Amino acid sequence: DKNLLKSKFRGSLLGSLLGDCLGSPFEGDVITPGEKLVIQKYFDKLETPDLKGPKRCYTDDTAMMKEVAKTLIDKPEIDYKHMAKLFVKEYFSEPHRGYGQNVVEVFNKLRKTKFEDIYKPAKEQFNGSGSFGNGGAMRIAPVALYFHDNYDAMINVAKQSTEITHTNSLGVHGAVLQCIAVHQALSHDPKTAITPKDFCDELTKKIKVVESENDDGLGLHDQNPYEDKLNFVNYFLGIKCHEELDEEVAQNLGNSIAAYDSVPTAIYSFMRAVQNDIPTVNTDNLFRRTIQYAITLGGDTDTIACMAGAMAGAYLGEEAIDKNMAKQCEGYEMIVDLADKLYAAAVK
Ligand code: R7I
Ligand code: MG
Ligand code: MG
Ligand code: MG
Repeated sequence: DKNLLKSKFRGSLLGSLLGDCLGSPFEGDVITPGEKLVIQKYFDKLETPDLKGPKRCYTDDTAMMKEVAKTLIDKPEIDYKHMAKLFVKEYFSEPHRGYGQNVVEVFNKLRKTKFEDIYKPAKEQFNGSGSFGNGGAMRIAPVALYFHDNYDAMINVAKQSTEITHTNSLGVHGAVLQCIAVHQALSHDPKTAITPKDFCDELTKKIKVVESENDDGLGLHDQNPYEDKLNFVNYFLGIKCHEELDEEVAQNLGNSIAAYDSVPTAIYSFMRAVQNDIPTVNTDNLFRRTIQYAITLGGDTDTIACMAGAMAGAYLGEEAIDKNMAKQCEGYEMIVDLADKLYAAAVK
């Protein structure tokens, strides 16, 4: 169904935008029970028609995500140098969007070296080990949408587009896992319920393949950190949701700017919202429940909500997202337009 797929493209990019815009005021916070109530009221208010006041601003998550989408729209053969140039141009035109502290070095070096080797600056980060931040994962949704019918190409493009800024395998595999999760949500019929355990088991199977490619054959580096984290996600989903559990989740799954401590948490947030047993989040709307719950876990709230929102939006489509809430977000029309162009480029 073409209309459904088009709606899912919009849903996923808007999901990413709303998670970013609505989550960013809480970035870095530890969320107390009292604050969960504040967040509930904040979301209730966002559903008010024609709400006045300034828009909720997007941050680096959306700023980079839109440039990934533009690259795919502009250059169907995937030109990574073009992508690197768009990242740098976007950064220098609006540098105060809350970028990660170290990625700025990559942008400076790319510009200074005139994009001679677009992968070199990222490789030099952190004394040569590369960044494991979630900056690759936060912007990856357009890749999952564009390659909706070509899984192998999707994995390859997810890796290469991430490596422009993040080369640590934790950063790369985190982005790949996020991409796979959006892709899987996209292919799921919104009229059919998702079974969290099945969804996680399928993700586990897929990320295992990706992680095994890093094995050295000697048993020295054959850990599968994301596979292990997904087992934790399943474990936590088996426990009834309660306040203290949220704290344990934040501690054990993580809520930091490291991909390893945020992508599995975004998956958990979406799955927990699907299970619909969250005492501190009161809404019938699965999309809202997903991003609101992600935010109540604290820490890197804009990015975890952005990633969870991209999954929920890809599953449900645009219709599931409250229009009043969406219109509160800076760039709403721009993202809808971008989603339509990405759709046109992806299905021709
Ligand atoms: O990953 P990145 O683009 O940051 C994205 C985050 C999101 O939460 C955005 O919303 C924004 O707030 O930032 O930027 P990087 O600078 O590559 O990584 C982010 C941070 O992760 C770094 O500044 C480090 O603090 C940490 N980090 C590391 N620390 C030690 N060793 C990333 N890689 C390493 C590492 O290898
Ligand atoms: Mg941000
Ligand atoms: Mg392995
Ligand atoms: Mg963030």
